[in-house]
Amino acid sequence: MNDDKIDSILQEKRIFNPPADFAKNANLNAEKLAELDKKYAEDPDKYWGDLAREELVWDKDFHTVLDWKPPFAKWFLGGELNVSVQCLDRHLDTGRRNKAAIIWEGEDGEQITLTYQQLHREVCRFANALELMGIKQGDRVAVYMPMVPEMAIAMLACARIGALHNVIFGGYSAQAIKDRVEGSECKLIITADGGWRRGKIVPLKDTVDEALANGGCPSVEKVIVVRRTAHEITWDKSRDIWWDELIAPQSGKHTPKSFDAEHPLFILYTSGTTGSPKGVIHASAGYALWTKLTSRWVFDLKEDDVYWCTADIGWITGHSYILYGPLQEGATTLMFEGAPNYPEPDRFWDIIERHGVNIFYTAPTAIRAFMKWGEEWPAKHDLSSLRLLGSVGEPINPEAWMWYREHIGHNQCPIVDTWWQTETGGHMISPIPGATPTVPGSATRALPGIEADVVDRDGNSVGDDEGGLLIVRRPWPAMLRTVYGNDARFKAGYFGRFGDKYLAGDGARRDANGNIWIMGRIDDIINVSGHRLGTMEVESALVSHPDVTEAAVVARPDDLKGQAIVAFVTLENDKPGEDLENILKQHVVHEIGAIARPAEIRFTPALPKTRSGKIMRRLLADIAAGRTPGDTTTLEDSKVLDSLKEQMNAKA
Ligand code: 6R9
Repeated sequence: MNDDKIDSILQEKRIFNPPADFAKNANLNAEKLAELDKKYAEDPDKYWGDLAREELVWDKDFHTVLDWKPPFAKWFLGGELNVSVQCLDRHLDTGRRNKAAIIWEGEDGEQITLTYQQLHREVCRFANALELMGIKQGDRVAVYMPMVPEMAIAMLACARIGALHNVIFGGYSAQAIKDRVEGSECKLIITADGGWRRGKIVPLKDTVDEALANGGCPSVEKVIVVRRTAHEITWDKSRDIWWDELIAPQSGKHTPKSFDAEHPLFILYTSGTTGSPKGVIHASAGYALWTKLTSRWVFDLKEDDVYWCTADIGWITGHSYILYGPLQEGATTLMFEGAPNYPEPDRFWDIIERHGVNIFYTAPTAIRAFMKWGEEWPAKHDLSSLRLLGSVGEPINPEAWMWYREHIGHNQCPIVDTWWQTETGGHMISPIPGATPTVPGSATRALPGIEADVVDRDGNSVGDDEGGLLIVRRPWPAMLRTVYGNDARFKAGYFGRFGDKYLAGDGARRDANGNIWIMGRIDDIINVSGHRLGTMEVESALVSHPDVTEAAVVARPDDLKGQAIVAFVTLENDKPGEDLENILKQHVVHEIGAIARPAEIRFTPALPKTRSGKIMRRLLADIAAGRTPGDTTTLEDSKVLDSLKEQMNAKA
């Protein structure tokens, strides 16, 4: 038996063509998409080189498109540019000077709009301040902030002076800050006194103090603090500086330097499923090019659109699709500080109505929460401004996809289910909304220029509907360049298995129509009597039952079958009805067959998730097997795990 094969059991027949008027006005229609694919197939280097010259403002042209010495790629060699110029300066004399670049809404309802001109000025002032403090090209700067405009300003100012920002999600602990700041030897931390989350203060500065206590983070010289919550904090005069005092005397003019195309733009730590977090490095030109193009192609961004990505900028989704992509396109990007259910579960729909949001990009974990809260919340609002919906972060269960389409998109908006990773920099597999027919649960096709494939253990493409490993055959401009300070880990993790081909770490299959289905992380694959099952399909079957909100499926060792399926399930109305366990097992058998029948179903009020909303199956597998759960540092809410453990002890 080929032990990399994954058996696919889910069948999905619904298909939705792009609405005719959407296709007519789309940035990319089927014809243009085919032209791009053709151009790439004829000559990849020319394809990328032409795009790079058309899209980016170069201070010095490049002489070579790609230098590929696997696993190390260099793109646009000899070229020089400044990424903050791509986001800001280039728009100032194109009629966008007074256009809203960022519309910001705080959790408390406060609103700030920054035009391109205003944002440019603030970035210049902060860039001047950083330079005055001695921050230079190549220095690392940690950003640990709430979702306030200063976060965007700080990142763009780093890019402007060639310092690498290292954003640490504002929900992380002091230990997580320490690991990331020490791991990349940051000279400076930019933070805020606090942030607002569901009406309470998140004490960011206190957490930074804790990370720096007792000689922690010795590379850090200064801490810049934005005033946000204005509560009392401790202050170290020799180290801490208020943001407002720092920028007060700074000029709004700053002459940007040019940097090499390959100059690292930022570090972003990603936990992955195993091991300590990796500091993914992205390079300037390639990352800028691809986030710009995908923003235009996948989100169909138009001059008048209000575009909203609900991610936190602390994740790659926020980096690429709140900041760098939309700003390079000269779009209006909305930034929201708070939670989706504060003060009420209709906060998002209220924002969409008030700001006239046209394009909305969120995560399956949020969509499943909206489903649970009930369709009456979006129904209260006029969502007719919406014309496109997006999803990212996890496989979206067909049931959630259909709910999203109906209750948010009112059956009018195409849905783009975008598969990509911190490491890929930008979208890789996604429908083009004006060109690609969509199927609930499938990310559909690789974007033009991306050679994604599904292969077996020997690297051969698998047949239709056979599951295998998702790879990318050729380098692309926005791919990670390495793992900070650890080329060996970069090589082993992504190129160790197939030499010059990128291993994504996800299982996938391609159906007879050429659509790609992501089946979950390879580490989560379950082997029942020799059948390798992806978690996604069994979970989607469970979620399609009306009583179920979310499901996470893991393996438990089984003497007879090798592994048995244990499903953790959250319910629509928290109390399991009589015999629901058997009803759900039968439901799975009915939906996909006896092979996928869960041996056990456990009802739980919540599933353990990472702070970016991904279900942590690894911890559930530990619980199901009676092991002590492993590394829990990326867990959003440790109480969830405690209650699961208690439940298990009670059962034992
Ligand atoms: C952008 C982002 C990457 C992992 C990836 C995969 C999962 C992301 C997905 C998806 C199915 C999608 N993932 N988007 N799975 N369909 N549309 O989330 O980056 O945090 O690095 O996570 O997320 O498993 O490998 P990152």
